[in-house]
Amino acid sequence: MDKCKTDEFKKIAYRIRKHIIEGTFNAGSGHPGGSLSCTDILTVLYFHSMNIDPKNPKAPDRDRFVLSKGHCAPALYGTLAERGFFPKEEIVKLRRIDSYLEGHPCMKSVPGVDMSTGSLAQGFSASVGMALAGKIDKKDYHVYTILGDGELEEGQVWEAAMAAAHFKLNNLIAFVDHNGMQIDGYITEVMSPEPVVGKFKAFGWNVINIDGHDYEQIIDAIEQGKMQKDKPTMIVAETIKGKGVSFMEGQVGWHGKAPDKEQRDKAIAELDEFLAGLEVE
Ligand SMILES: Cc1ncc(C[n+]2csc(CCOP(=O)(O)OP(=O)(O)O)c2C)c(N)n1
Repeated sequence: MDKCKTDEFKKIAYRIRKHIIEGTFNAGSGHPGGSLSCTDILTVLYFHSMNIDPKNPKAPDRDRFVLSKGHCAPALYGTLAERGFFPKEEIVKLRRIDSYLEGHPCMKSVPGVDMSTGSLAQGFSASVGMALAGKIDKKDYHVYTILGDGELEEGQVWEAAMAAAHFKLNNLIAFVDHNGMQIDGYITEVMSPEPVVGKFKAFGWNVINIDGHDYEQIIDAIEQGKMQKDKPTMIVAETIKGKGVSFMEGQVGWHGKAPDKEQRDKAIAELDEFLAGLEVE
């Protein structure tokens, strides 16, 4: 991929990261860590791969997206705002009683949200149902979803995985945001779902292991997924929890905690510096 294209993705992703920080800071709560780790994947999906139209968010033939790890709503909202589904000014109202940007995404009130999520694993099941519906209706849309690696500890995930392979849902392309951490520790210490790649292969999926912050690898993996004839695709994306904010990177403590004013200022300054570096290059 040429450098211009990569820089374009980086600019979008780092603007989304700023929305994550501003949203959670203003709310005084929320989940920055896992939001920052899946930002690059969302950037590719919404600015490259998905067939969507912000002016017509319910178009019947659109691709669908389900954020199965719904607590990472700040990343989805930042992406939807950048893509033009709703005004960016809404972001600072995250989690306010008078805002439609609830702590977890609601399909009834947020333009561009295809499924309400937050109870881990349910979104994945819903994405399997949407993909199956697409097959039955003979539509050629794709369904995309992002799961957390801690989310894989839910038994429901494996029922859904079994069903997707059974029904040969080649129109389903899922990601595991493999940042290695969940709410209160490393996934390998809480309840290890490893080996993630081997498990999905054993469940009959086409599995691709990539660097989840490398745009070219994300795009290539999606393209490979689209070429599948009879298997769903699981892209196991190696990521860093808190990616892009130095003091949040790899820190379990930033799973579900908002930055205070000082931390917000530091994070925004870092992200701005990164963006400024891209402008002058
Ligand atoms: C069914 C259910 N159980 C528990 C929770 C509480 N919870 C919210 S986030 C989380 C950890 C998720 O970890 P992971 O999927 O790895 O997310 P990430 O690290 O990417 O943020 C838990 C247990 C929930 N939302 N749903």
